[in-house]
Amino acid sequence: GFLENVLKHPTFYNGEATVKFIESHPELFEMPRFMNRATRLLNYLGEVAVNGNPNVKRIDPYVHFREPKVPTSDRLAPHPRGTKQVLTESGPDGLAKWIKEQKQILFTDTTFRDAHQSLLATRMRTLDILKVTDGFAKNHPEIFSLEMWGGATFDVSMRFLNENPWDRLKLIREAAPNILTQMLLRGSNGVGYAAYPDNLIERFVEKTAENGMDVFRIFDSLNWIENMKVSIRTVRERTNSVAEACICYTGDVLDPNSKYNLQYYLDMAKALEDEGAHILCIKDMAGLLKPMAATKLITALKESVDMPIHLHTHDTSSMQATTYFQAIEAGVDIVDVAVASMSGLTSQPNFNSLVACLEGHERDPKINLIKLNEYSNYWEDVREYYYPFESGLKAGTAEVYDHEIPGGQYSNLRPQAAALGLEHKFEEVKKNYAVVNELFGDIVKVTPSSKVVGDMAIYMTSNNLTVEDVMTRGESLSFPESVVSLFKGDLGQTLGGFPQALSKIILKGKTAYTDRPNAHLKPVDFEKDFKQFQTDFDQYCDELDFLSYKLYPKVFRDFYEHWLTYGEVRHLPTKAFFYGLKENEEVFVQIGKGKHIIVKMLHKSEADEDAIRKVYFDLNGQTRVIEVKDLN
Ligand code: 3PY
Ligand code: ZN
Repeated sequence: GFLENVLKHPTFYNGEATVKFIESHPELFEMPRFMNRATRLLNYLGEVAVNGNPNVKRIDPYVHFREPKVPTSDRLAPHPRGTKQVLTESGPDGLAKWIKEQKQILFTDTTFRDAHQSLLATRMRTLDILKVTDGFAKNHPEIFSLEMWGGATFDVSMRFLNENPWDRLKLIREAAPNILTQMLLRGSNGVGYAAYPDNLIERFVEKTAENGMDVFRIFDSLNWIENMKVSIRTVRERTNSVAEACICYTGDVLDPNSKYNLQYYLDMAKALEDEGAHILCIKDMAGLLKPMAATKLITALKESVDMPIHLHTHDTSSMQATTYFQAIEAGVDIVDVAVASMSGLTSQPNFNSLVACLEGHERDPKINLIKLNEYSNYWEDVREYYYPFESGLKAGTAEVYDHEIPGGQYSNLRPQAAALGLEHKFEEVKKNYAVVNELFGDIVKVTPSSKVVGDMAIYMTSNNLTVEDVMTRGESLSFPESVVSLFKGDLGQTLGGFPQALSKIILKGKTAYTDRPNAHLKPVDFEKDFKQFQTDFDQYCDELDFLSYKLYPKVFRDFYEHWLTYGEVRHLPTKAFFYGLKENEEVFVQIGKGKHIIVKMLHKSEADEDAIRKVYFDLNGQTRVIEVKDLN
């Protein structure tokens, strides 16, 4: 109510309120921003009790959840020294030198980002991550970095989890002050699906670093370095963080006919080094790097560049541990892995098993496997809460070498096809994915270029089109918007350019451009736009909210409105968040530091003539009633 509004008002809270405070702040009487925190969570639980969580499309009434067990750690002990301290003391160039001096293999753990992006459609909630972050950082201080942000997590966090992505960054940073944090940045596309103005990318990088990001893994979806320069330079010149630049691995370096041959990769690596990258990443987003190809590529890269080499892959084929073994023998510095129960298939190779298999190797990482296995057990139980988002892929597949679908896209493509009634034609969608790649001139496929290839494959499948149809009847076809945009130059340039004949058909007279997409975008006027933003939303929205809004205007607006009505839903336990409470079920909700509520759902009434149902709760011993419109 009103009193709580006053108490929580920033001016009052900061001790700056004067006698005129209430008079001059009429918003205290009305602004939903100041609505009681607990009331808003009851609104949410009431809504889910009646209408369900709109993003949970499939409920299994027989599913049985186990209580995830958090591995023990000394809560009060300080965090042991780790890579974060190396960065703080020696700077990014010093860190790069330190990496090369380590004999043992180093690991990036992707459990907090790519693993769940690739297995569970990016749905992992901050609460489940934070329960183990502090302990994980204490039990495993020898981990090189925690990949925990960027990629699809930024928009999914607002869109489907109703969480502020910046909170996740700050909270994980705080809980793991000894290990490097790491994110995935799509170069000039930021954490989005299209180019943004340069000065927006610069500000985003600066603010991200300021709020706790240590390693920026930067790539371009067409391997076009022009699209990576602004991000690399901003990290290098305006932050103390690490610029890790990627080569996206495509095709097969062992195939003498592929245009993505060894020289291509070596040239790209050199160019990235010249741009100022501190670390080189081989980003094998589809898991195509075969064991012998790894030997060839890593050995040659080690000879031609000074930067440490970081290898990223997806285990879609189920063979990528072998690739890691060869890469480790060839001198790769860091590899990406996920905790066992969150590994494999379209995710990263299995951290735990790799550690076990390296026992006795001269590059043995000597990681406490007993503890690491406890974390796997934790994630196995947590993963159960997310069953509606599982991809259904049951085993590794050699088809990946033909279709080259990235791990992060694979689990999304099937639902995307199913939504268009094409589930029974998924085989054909996969085949067409390869066909489209050839048609487009064999391009690099990773977000967002992979999305365009996927859109075209689905388009051809649903319209029963062949390549010949496209080439002969193309003038009369209306291609997906993303395809037209790609050919116009909106994602940048491909190696060797787009096939001319096809380009003409797709663009239908429009002209393509070949300079940077960002050069066509108006810079953001930060001062003016921020003022307008605060007017449109409210004065307590800060610069980070503003960046979220600039990157995703519609998604941010929906997220903000959800927050006004339902509050900080990230505090709710995951089971309650996705499935609501059963009658007489009680939850403990930590709503702030040292502040909690205990909520029990008592009863739901039948709908009245206006379809309104009353949901009765017990909140800290008092009965509360929430009215919800039944949408069913
Ligand atoms: C992303 O861009 O989100 C990816 O994970 C690409 O591999
Ligand atoms: Zn990946």
